[in-house]
Amino acid sequence: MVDIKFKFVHAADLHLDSPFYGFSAESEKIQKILRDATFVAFDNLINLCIEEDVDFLVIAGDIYDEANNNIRGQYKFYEGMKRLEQNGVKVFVSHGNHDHLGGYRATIKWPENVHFFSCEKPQEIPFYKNGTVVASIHGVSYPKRDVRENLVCDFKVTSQDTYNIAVVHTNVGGRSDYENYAPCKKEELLKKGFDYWALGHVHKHEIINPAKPVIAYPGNTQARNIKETGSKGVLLVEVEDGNTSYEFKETQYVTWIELKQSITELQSGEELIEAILKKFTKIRPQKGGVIARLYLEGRGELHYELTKKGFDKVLLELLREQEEVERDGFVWVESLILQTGLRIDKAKYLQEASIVGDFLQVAGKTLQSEEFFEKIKKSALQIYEDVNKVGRYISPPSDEELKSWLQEAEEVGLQYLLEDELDAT
Ligand SMILES: [Mn+2]
Repeated sequence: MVDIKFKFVHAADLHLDSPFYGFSAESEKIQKILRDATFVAFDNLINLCIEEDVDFLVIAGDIYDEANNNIRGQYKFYEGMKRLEQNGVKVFVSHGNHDHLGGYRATIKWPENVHFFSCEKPQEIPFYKNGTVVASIHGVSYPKRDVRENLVCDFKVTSQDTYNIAVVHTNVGGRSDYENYAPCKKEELLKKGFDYWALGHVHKHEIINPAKPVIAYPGNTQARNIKETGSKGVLLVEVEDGNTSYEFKETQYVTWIELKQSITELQSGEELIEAILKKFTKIRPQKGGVIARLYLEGRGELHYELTKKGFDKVLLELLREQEEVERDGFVWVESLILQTGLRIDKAKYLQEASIVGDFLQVAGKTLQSEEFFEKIKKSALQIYEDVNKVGRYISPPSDEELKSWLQEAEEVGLQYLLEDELDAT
């Protein structure tokens, strides 16, 4: 193996110009910020390559969010490639399902530092440093969106004297939460003789194998929804004497998180607001912003006010009003989810021979019945199948979500039954 040190960045799933569904009605400002977030993350990636003075960048697919409607994404990507060219950074791109080669391409004359892998079979491109080949980059692109065949079989190491990197968009191990495009198995990758498998497709960062070979998903550069919580970024990789070290580097502009606040100990609305703001202080980032899904939970005095008097809506407005989303360090509440309950002694009511007691007994039995749950699940999921296109914009509820709906139904029922009592107090 040639003894020259080099550095590269492994990125994937940039999804440039991703639209962030579901924000249209609330605020134009936040909508614009989210629309730009994938581009800010892209700039962060380009800046990282320049600041770290890397030799090259590999991208394992899904540069654009849409294969066709992506002209803004293509021009922004072009600008980034020009900046890398000016800084002597080469780029190797394998396209994936979102940016497959069958899609629209603007008439862009790409700078010479950028190589796009073709879709016929894996190509191998040598990378020279100081006149010597120090690495060989292999890659293949998707010719169309729906690639179901294994693309990894055709990857071959031709020389063990160089550091071999494979760049491919693939579902390793056929993960069910991702489309099963170009599936392959970890065991295959281990056996192929490569030094580094630069993968894309899975949006959650994961090191599948730590060394010899490194097999990694950097995850996407910017999260787009609540399913993609936490840090997002790329891998900065350094190779010396054939040994690989790597570090995860954040690129995201906006971070998605789930926040939980209990109402159990709280007596008033102000106390609740203060408790939430305290949490905001802890999560407020230096740069960019946080999009939070706020869960209110626990049994307490405030439940009635929140559900019956519309305090939940006011609370959401108050929390949003004071945030300047154009500035770094904003916290935007995406939605407020009530999982609170009445402050009642459920055990006491359960013992009672009253309508409330009967209701709680029936509800309790129903909630525990597997058969009932399967029935509810079947009819709920049917809606997502029946209504054309719904599945594209809203994902069907998970078992956990469905169960929380059923819990909520019990609370609503309870509230109706106890209404007069509560209104009297
Ligand atoms: Mn993707």
